[in-house]
Amino acid sequence: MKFAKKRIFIANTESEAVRMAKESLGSNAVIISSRRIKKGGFLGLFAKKMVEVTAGVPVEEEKKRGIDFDILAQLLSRRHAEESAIPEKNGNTQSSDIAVQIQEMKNMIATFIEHTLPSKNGDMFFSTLPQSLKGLYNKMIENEVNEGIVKGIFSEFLKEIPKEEDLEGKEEIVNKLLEYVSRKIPVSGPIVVDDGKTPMVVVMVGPTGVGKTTTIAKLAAIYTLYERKDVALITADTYRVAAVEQLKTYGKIIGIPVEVVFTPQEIRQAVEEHMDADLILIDTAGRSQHDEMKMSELKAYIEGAEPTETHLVLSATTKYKDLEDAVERFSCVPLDKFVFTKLDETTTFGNILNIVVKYRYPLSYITNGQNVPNDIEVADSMKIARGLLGMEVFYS
Ligand SMILES: Nc1nc2c(ncn2[C@@H]2O[C@H](COP(=O)(O)OP(=O)(O)OP(=O)(O)O)[C@@H](O)[C@H]2O)c(=O)[nH]1
Ligand SMILES: [Mg+2]
Repeated sequence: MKFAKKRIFIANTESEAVRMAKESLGSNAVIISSRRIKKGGFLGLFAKKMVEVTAGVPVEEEKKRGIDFDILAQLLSRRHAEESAIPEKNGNTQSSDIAVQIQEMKNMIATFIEHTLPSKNGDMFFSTLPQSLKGLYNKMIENEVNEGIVKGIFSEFLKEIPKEEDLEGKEEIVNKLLEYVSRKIPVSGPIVVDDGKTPMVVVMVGPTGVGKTTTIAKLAAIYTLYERKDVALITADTYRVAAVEQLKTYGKIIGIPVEVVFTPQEIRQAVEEHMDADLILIDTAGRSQHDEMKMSELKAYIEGAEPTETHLVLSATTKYKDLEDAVERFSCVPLDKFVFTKLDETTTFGNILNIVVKYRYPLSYITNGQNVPNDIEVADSMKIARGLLGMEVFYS
């Protein structure tokens, strides 16, 4: 949908922001998106919660050029009627000619379809979908889910459904599809910290700048402040002084120890020193997956740490090919789970599905902002499915 005026309204509550939007843009205004934001605070802590609503006035979409089958059928039958009224010299009607013409017309339409539609298979498949699913199919394509995956999901889903006509316009089909898509998204639930004798050791690895350190800070704060667990932080990211300082600052604010390690041996010692903790979170240096030397160094660190779990952190803003490349390269260490960050910075979430369908590691967390500790959620397959089908935004 196109919008003539598009504006952002910020207020304490959503209804207040919507009221401002209607007042400013008129009653035709529609809400394009709504998200919770935070203003002020320090390092994301103690910020004030506000709601940001984007609204606009829709402009009627240009009518799309299409094939009018009704008009074609009318023209065809009129022509047949005229022609069948003319007797042939030998007295027979021209029925065989008509059959040929019908066939020609059919061929014309088929050729027309073939040359007009951008993706023959895609659109032919699309045209066979029940009306109630077409919008949802488009939403997944808009979300940049790979076309093959979308088609696979819809065709498998339709096989599970008894009769097409039973489904038209029913909310039930939408819920069933939602459920079906959610089953394609494996999730692990949160990090489980039991009060056993050995700590849970979790390492975050991933490409540069995806949000590993921030995610660790969020988890450290949540497990310390909300779950009341003993958390220790270890950082093996000693390439940049700022990286160590970043984690130390978070550790200081939360009130937990931060160990800095320079070798794989030191990481082992640091883990052993904190055997009385409930949870040890280990930050690693963001490294280019193209740097073989650093990748083998990472491997040595992970072997030293002997983690309970290793989470590969990926950004939802990264393009699919680069995500694929990152998973392949980081697979040199044993991976257990995916974390997807920066969902607040993109409007398309298809890559999450594309990646989990291909690599099958479950999702542990998604993050949706820079604020520590609140901008993180335990990955919820139903919520992600709702996002993929255009029913939900991921901001919190
Ligand atoms: N919008 C948004 N920004 C985020 C999110 N998570 C992290 N960031 C920001 O991304 C930038 C990089 O975050 P870091 O946590 O330093 O990333 P990193 O993976 O540790 O980076 P390196 O250690 O350099 O590899 C910072 O500005 C963070 O505030 C998120 O969910 N949404
Ligand atoms: Mg970092």
